[in-house]
Order: sequence, then C-alpha cells, then structure tokens
Amino acid sequence: MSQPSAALPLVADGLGWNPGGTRVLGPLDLTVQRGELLVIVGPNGAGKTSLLRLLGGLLEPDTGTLRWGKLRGAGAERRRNRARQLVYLPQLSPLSIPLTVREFVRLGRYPHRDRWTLSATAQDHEITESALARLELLEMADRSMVSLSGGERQRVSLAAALAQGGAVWLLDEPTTYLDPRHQVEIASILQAVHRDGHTLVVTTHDLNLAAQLATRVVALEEGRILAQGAPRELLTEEQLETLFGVAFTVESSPQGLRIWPRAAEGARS
Ligand code: TTP
Ligand code: MG
Repeated sequence: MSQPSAALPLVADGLGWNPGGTRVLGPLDLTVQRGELLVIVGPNGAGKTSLLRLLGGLLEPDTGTLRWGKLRGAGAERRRNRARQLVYLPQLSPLSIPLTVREFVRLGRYPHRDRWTLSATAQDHEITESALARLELLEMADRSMVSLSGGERQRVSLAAALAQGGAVWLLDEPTTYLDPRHQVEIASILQAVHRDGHTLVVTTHDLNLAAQLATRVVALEEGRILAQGAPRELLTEEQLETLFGVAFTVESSPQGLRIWPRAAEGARS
C-alpha cells in the first residue's frame, strides 16, 4: 500500500453547492485532520454524497473554498497529483462496465502510470493481484463486471481503491450491499488502512459501523452540519432521534456502542 503523503489537512471554508439555484449543501466549514477517520451520518438526501464529491473535487463548489494542504503543482499536474492522493469510492458503481474484474481493479493503478507510455508495470500487476486476494476476488477475477451482484461489485470497487492507494480515502457507503461476513471484512480493511496512517472520510447508514470505526462523527441534516463529536458524544439517543426522526436505543459498554432504532425492538423479541 502506498505511504500517506503530506497532502493534508483538507479544509473546507464556507463550502456550498446550489445546483440550478437550489441549495443542496452548505455553506459549511469542515476541517479533516491528517489521520482522522471521519464518518458522516444523516438521513437520505441530507447531502452526504454531495459533500464527499465536493471534497474529492468531483463537483465544483458554488460558494466557499476547499484547500488541499501541500498539494503540489498547478493545472493538469495538480489534478494528477490529486488523483494519486485521493481514493474515491462512489455510492453506486456503474452497472455496465465492459471489463473483467481484474482489468477493473488494475485500472485503479492508472493515476500512477507513466504519463507517456501509460503501460502497467510489474508492480502494478503485483499490487492488483494482492488487492484481488485481499477482497477474496481471485476466483472471479476473469468474470465480466456486468455479471456481478451489487455486493460483488462493491468489493471489486474496494479492491480497485486498495490497488490505487492514496493519502485520503473518500468512501460513500462502502458496506451497503455486503453480506455480514463481508461487512466485517471491509470494516477490518478500513481499520487497517487507517492504522497505516491514511485519512478516511466515510458516509454510512450503519450507525454501529460508525460507532466502531470513527474518530469523529459529523451529523449532516439538510446540507448543514447539525453536530459533530466523538462517537460516544454524538451517537446518543437524543441526537439520533433529532437527526433521523425515530427513537433509538443506544447501549454503551466498554466494548463499544450498540445502536438500533426503537421501533425494531418489538421485532427483536
Ligand atoms: P445526496 O448528497 O445524494 O444525499 P445523501 O447522500 O445524503 O443521501 P443518501 O443517504 O440517499 O445517499 O443528495 C442531496 C440532495 O441533492 C438530494 O435532494 C438530491 C440532490 N442532488 C442533486 O440535485 N444532484 C446531484 O448530483 C446529487 C449527488 C444530489
Ligand atoms: Mg448518498
């Protein structure tokens, strides 16, 4: 895995996005510190994906500024450096990609290729194979992307992210489609990436995952930051009810938090 560089922190100042004149996000201020694992939670339509896309430079803000500390170069060179430093995992990966799993994962190495020859090196192949192995995808490496289930596609996207590497990882609901075993596996991969010193910004509706992973949680509501703090400060019954409009039970133990919506309690017993 590539070593994190000094391309941090990420500082958003008055950041706002108003497509077609309608306010979707902001204006908001957000600083992501180097080495943080920031989890963004909030209801559908709160603006989590929009915020992640803005942070990744995939959307142009309508207001405010976004600073990437110590990102070198200008123009095309700067964009290239950003592509090397930034891993972006979309919420929904494209459905009809005419590539095999291995080819798709190898594409993750694209920003690292020599800009003139663009050919994959032995190191690119080695990193690709190790990412495929890590996500248990070697057996399906020659299958077409078109033939995969949603969860399989999500694991392939994560393998491509792993192959790419980079200082900052922006992951939009990385576990939505996964079965329990693969959810646990992905959580442990994200923890390993974080332990290696990388910075992660992750959106999720899985509040238990947020509690398990986050160094800080940001609650987003109608495009604005409602509250933020350590998981135990932010993921409280009161705060979650305010945010999602449904009652929650939060059990706290030395092992961590257990969170579930209270309406589900009847179904559990
Ligand atoms: P999102 O940012 O997609 O909201 P979200 O990611 O919090 O929601 P979910 O939990 O369902 O993934 O959208 C916020 C609003 O912005 C929503 O009303 C749709 C709108 N929007 C656009 O108009 N254009 C876009 O390209 C996107 C991404 C969102
Ligand atoms: Mg989203």
